[in-house]
Amino acid sequence: MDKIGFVGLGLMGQPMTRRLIEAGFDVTVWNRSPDKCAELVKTGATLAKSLGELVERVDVVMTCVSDTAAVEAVVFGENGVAEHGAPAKLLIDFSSIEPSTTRELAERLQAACGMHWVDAPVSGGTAGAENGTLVIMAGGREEDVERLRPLAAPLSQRLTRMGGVGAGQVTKVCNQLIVAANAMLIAEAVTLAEKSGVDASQLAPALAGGFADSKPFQILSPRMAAKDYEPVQWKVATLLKDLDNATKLAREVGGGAPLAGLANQLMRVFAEQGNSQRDLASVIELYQG
Ligand code: NA7
Repeated sequence: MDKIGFVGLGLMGQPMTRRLIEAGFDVTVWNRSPDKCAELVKTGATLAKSLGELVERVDVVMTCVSDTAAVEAVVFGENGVAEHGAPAKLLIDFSSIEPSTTRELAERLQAACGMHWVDAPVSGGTAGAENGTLVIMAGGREEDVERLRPLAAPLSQRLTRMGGVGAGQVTKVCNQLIVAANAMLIAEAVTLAEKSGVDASQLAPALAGGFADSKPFQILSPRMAAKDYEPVQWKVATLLKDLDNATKLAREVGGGAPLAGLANQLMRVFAEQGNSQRDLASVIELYQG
């Protein structure tokens, strides 16, 4: 059984790692801020003193960090994955980052130490991570994705190989474009209901099962109606990064993505008003002036 190293114990990484430990895997953890390792060590994870030590100790390195720059820092930074990697080891990146940079980083990693890369971004949020019902969209060689499959079983309801390296990230960009633009639209709809004198807290139960229904709608519209943004489930900064990736990808492939562009501008305005670490539901404040 592959030994797992998990890097990035944020909102998503913590519950994912917990599920791997509960499923009986040998899991070593490392996080830039070490305090986030404490709970997992209590439940059976091994603490690596450094990222390099983690890479040396395991067969499969899993990363779930903020953005493209964070993945690059973990893989190519001092004492990072590339420095300690080996051809028999595999990198699984659960983060959501730029597809084109993913391909570049994967080539550099292969050249540096012979290690292969699978991009395996996830959808389903913190609830999906806690319940093991994430949806995983993967890019990489078939044999590498098959190697991931048993490790991903405790985390997910589905793992789909979408193509070679980067194809998982392209798929995740599509997913996030739908989620983020939808969040803006939900905020507009909730505001419209409120300003029209309709109880917006009734939108979710009333529209459940209809054509406008969706998981984001069921999660976000009650929180927006109640102005209840705690605990943080989806950070504004995370969705802004995803919209940046969507507009960048649209530019690269020469396709138009006007709604991605508009949602991106609105999300940036909101984030720059000091809201980047708040929950996505708080974006309704943009409309409540
Ligand atoms: P969080 O809760 O913001 O967690 C981000 C994690 O990434 C956290 O462990 C950070 O460490 C880590 N991080 C960020 N920058 C770096 C650098 N430069 N080096 C090492 N580690 C870093 O995000 P989520 O868990 O919600 O999401 C993670 C990914 O999954 C993201 O791509 C989403 O879009 C999907 P810290 O604790 O701050 O030291």
